[in-house]
Amino acid sequence: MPTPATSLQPPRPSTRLAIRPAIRRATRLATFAWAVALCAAAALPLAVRAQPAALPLDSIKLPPGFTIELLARVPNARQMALGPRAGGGHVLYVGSMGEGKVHALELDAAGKPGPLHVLARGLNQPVGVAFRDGHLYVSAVSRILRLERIGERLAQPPQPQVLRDDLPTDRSHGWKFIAFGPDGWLYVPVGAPCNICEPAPDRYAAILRMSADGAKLETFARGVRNTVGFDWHPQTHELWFTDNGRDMLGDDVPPDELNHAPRAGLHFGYPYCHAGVLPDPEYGARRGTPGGACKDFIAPAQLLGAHVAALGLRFYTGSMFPAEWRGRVFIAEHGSWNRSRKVGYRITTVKLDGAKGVAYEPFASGWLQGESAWGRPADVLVAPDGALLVSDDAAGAIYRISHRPAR
Ligand SMILES: [Ca+2]
Repeated sequence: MPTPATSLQPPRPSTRLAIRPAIRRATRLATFAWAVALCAAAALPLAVRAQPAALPLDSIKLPPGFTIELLARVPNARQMALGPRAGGGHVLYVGSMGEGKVHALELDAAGKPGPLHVLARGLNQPVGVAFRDGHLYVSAVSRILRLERIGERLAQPPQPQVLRDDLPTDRSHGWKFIAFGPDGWLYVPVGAPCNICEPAPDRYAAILRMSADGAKLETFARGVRNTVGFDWHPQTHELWFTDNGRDMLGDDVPPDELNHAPRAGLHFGYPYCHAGVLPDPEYGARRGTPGGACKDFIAPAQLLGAHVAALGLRFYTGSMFPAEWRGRVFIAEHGSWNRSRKVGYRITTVKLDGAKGVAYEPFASGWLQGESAWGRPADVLVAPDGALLVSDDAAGAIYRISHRPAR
């Protein structure tokens, strides 16, 4: 059963507020506007929007040698995961957030799409899917579910088993990207239940990890406002994750973040410090070294654009793309919802040098035309043949970006 939505909790005015009254009033108004807009957005699932019959894929700009094609229409597609298919090929699992469904797309050994199955319906924002040892794990806000031996039962899927049902029920930043780490634990983020507030540190604004049977749950990282994408470096096996910056500080601050968590127990700043350098106007004075709220927290490895809404993130581990793209972080930027001019709505890459980003560049763009977007990238995933799969929850599509060397 869907869990009930709880109301958003605007931050209480601080008695130690150091900002001017006008800014304080503006912040209150902005917080209210944020809550109203978010409720409105939550009440209108993207899937109900008209989906164009033909998608204008020729408007997508890619580096030379790359092409994009439509792999399948999947309503409201968010996170993707791959598993083996009985008889050869693969199954692409897709969480469909506003639809409340989990989809499975059969792919044959050549990667060609086959039947699309609905594995579960009526779930509460089932964004996250992760495949491990024959089972599909699904996030549904407060619950983590498991569809057992799913690859053999696509046409007659089993009832989901409930592994946990004790995560927060808040719908604000409550939807979850999930993934198994190299340690065999399922990483489960819990976002802040607000735009900016100081919630219980091991309950919210954290990345948790759960044993695969659901029995154990522990905190891995704190101070994370809302990560909706993460992956582990293919060589170091360390966690990298996006974090979406707070709203209502302006069009250009704070940046979204790409963070690096080489070990458990680190704090990434929220709500006290944004982007490693910007103390929060309200919460910055509450914690951290006096006069320098940012010193005690882990700074991002790479700053991303403000309001781009960095979602799915994966390292490119294939060999189809030319050498300069291998090992890069690919990020699906879902796009801004309240910036005065829209940004994001594209795929970007970050090139790393050790634990630092050294280049942040667009890879695929064109879903945004002027101030109108016909699609919104939500996740990226490397296909078995090295192509890059992209989910789009607004257009209801899975794309395949491939590279063909010049002759
Ligand atoms: Ca941070």
